[in-house]
Amino acid sequence: MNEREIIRTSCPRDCYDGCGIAVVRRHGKITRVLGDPEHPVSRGSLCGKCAIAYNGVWLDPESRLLHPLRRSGQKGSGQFERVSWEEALGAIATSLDTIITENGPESILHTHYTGTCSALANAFPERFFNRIGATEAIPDSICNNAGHQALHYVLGSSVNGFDPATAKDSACIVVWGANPAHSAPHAHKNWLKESRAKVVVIDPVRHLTASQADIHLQVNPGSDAVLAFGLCHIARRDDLLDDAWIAHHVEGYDEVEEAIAAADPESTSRVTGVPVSLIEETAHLYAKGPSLLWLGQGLQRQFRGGNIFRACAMLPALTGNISRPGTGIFYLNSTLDIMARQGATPPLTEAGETGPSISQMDVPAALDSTDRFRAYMVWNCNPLASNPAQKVLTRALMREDLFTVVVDCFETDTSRYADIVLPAASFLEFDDVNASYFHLLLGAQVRCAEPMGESLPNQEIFRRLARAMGLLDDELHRTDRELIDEVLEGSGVSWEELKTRGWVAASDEPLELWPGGRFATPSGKIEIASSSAEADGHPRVPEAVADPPPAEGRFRLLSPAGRWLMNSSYGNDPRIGELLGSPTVTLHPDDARSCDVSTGDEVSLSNDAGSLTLVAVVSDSVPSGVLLTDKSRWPGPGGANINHLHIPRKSDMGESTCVHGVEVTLTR
Ligand SMILES: Nc1nc2c(c(=O)[nH]1)N[C@H]1C(S)=C(S)[C@@H](COP(=O)(O)OP(=O)(O)OC[C@H]3O[C@@H](n4cnc5c(=O)[nH]c(N)nc54)[C@H](O)[C@@H]3O)O[C@H]1N2
Ligand SMILES: Nc1nc2c(c(=O)[nH]1)N[C@H]1C(S)=C(S)[C@@H](COP(=O)(O)OP(=O)(O)OC[C@H]3O[C@@H](n4cnc5c(=O)[nH]c(N)nc54)[C@H](O)[C@@H]3O)O[C@H]1N2
Ligand code: SF4
Ligand SMILES: [Mo]
Repeated sequence: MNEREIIRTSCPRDCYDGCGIAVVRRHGKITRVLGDPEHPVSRGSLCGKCAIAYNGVWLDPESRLLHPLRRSGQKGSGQFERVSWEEALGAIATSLDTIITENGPESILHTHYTGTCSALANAFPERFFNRIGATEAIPDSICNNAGHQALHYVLGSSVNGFDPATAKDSACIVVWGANPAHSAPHAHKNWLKESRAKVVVIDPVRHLTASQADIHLQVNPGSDAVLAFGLCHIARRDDLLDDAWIAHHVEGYDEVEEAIAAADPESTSRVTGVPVSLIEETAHLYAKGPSLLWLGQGLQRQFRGGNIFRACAMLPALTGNISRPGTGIFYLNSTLDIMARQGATPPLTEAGETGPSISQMDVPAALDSTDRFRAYMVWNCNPLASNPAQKVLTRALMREDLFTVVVDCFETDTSRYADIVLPAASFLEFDDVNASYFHLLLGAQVRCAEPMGESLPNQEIFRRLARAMGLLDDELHRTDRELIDEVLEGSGVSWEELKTRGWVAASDEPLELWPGGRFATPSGKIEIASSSAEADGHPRVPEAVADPPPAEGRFRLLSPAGRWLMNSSYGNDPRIGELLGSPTVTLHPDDARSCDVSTGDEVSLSNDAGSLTLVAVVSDSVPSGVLLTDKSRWPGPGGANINHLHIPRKSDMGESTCVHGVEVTLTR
């Protein structure tokens, strides 16, 4: 065995970057996990949180779940006894079989998200749940479904954005409602900073991305649709619309023209809080182009997030900033789809029909009643930390008659309430395929070590569970290698090639993702006016509307991605814990004065869902009326985090979260 060797693999986290990783092994044991120096994104460095956690809790057998566990104490007590895989899977099979016979498979709720995004571990277990006909908590409804649905109406696809490599031809990049300094650290550090384009950031918060931009529009939360109409107004007024493009490639400009004409700079400024001069400057810069538009996931987590996205998408449509070098509109990219050029979902998810579904916003209340669900199967997520209505969900998970199974690499807030806990192998312990959802890159995920303890990859866990339930269908028992070949089918890359090279790019030259100006909508044009949207009960066209400001004494609470956690993940790493410190809430100096609060004071945030104590930070990085904290977990009294205050309302599209619309009061 080589004394020291380097294995190239890739990062499967829910992150725009999709870094390449170099794993150092000595005598067959992992000693260091580093950024791959040859990878175009990571360029030798991981982000801060992964540099710590991948060399911390992920390698630490004391932190990982090593064996299947069965509850031995009260629900929520966190008391478990070790059992064998056979016992654990036998117990799950017996319970699920009984529930299916007595109440039907739809009374089994499974919930999952992007704990790992690697293709097999992320998608294969769905085959099992589709096969038995379980209810699925709509995965994207916890994150980005409003934006997906909106762009589907406008462009016919929400996962065919722009190729970031085209930025070399851009004069302007607008980052709207995303904070790559936290959520895409390498895209921020390298891609954005190295571009010669002027950078405009549109965000209520003056975070690092905003403070380093050329222009920051500090917009009021939930008022972005009005801003989009206002920007279009100036482009129209100053003759910067692309009439020829509109005539051939856009449906429905005539139906919004009047509203655009009415969106004068003064009223736009009044509603959005953005000075007229900055609206004018941005409109000119963007319309002249070539311009890129990045719509963040944070942007659509608002009550009318779908409408906001449709309004923002008018900008490229009317100024022709799409379908040519240096232009485009990006939300998320499906690199595999783009490589396969199919415009369809990756092959793995196609196996079997999805059962009934429920929005993640409805899950806590549905579980809290005994009417609908008898089993809760949790994999690839930690709903007790990340989902809304924490108090209701906690109560629901105490139900003695709710059979709960959690599959995770670590003990989590949710696993403490499980009847059975199953240990998942980490991304360092099995082969898989990763795709960045920003850069058009695929990465090999390469097994660098044996699975720790008795842990197994998700796909093997669900193959074994299927067998324990007597389900022998071929697609439930494909080997990892067969599944990897299925995933790569159409991409033009073999597993051997991917593994040898570590990563492959979709193309050597920037790819034009909407060639010839043909879109995937029914008309083949960009549909500002959408009959499909209308048929689904939405307005035919986007509307210039904003959320009303919070009532007197109330604040809008934003809780976007923080720097040191990945959703709730890494919250169990002691070094990350030190860096996080106490959970804080940032408020504007005017609001601090009227609430008699100074930096360092303990403040209580309250609403109908409950209250939570945080440490105040006074700063004009947020506008008056807005509070800022991080999402995710921290150890607090009762284990509560900000989702304790998250009242689950649904956005206008996709039954999706509008967590950045939460309102609270603040007292010292
Ligand atoms: N207040 C507030 N709440 C939010 C948000 C917000 O902006 N504000 N954002 C929302 C968003 S965008 C999202 S995406 C959700 C995310 O919410 P979740 O999907 O719950 O994300 P995590 O909390 O990171 O939980 C992922 C879990 O998967 C586990 N895991 C990692 N790898 C594997 C594996 O290979 N197998 C298995 N079985 N498990 C694995 C990790 O250990 C971790 O416990 O949170 C949402 N919650
Ligand atoms: N470090 C780290 N990286 C992550 C994650 C993490 O938890 N930590 N989570 C990952 C996941 S699951 C996701 S979905 C992405 C999310 O990453 P992003 O797409 O960057 O989205 P968010 O972090 O939710 O929010 C981004 C910005 O939206 C702003 N925002 C909120 N409301 C409004 C509004 O009404 N208008 C405008 N213009 N802006 C608004 C917030 O102030 C925030 O600065 O990040 C991923 N990357
Ligand atoms: S920046 Fe993103 S992709 Fe890169 S190591 Fe960190 S989490 Fe993984
Ligand atoms: Mo997300």
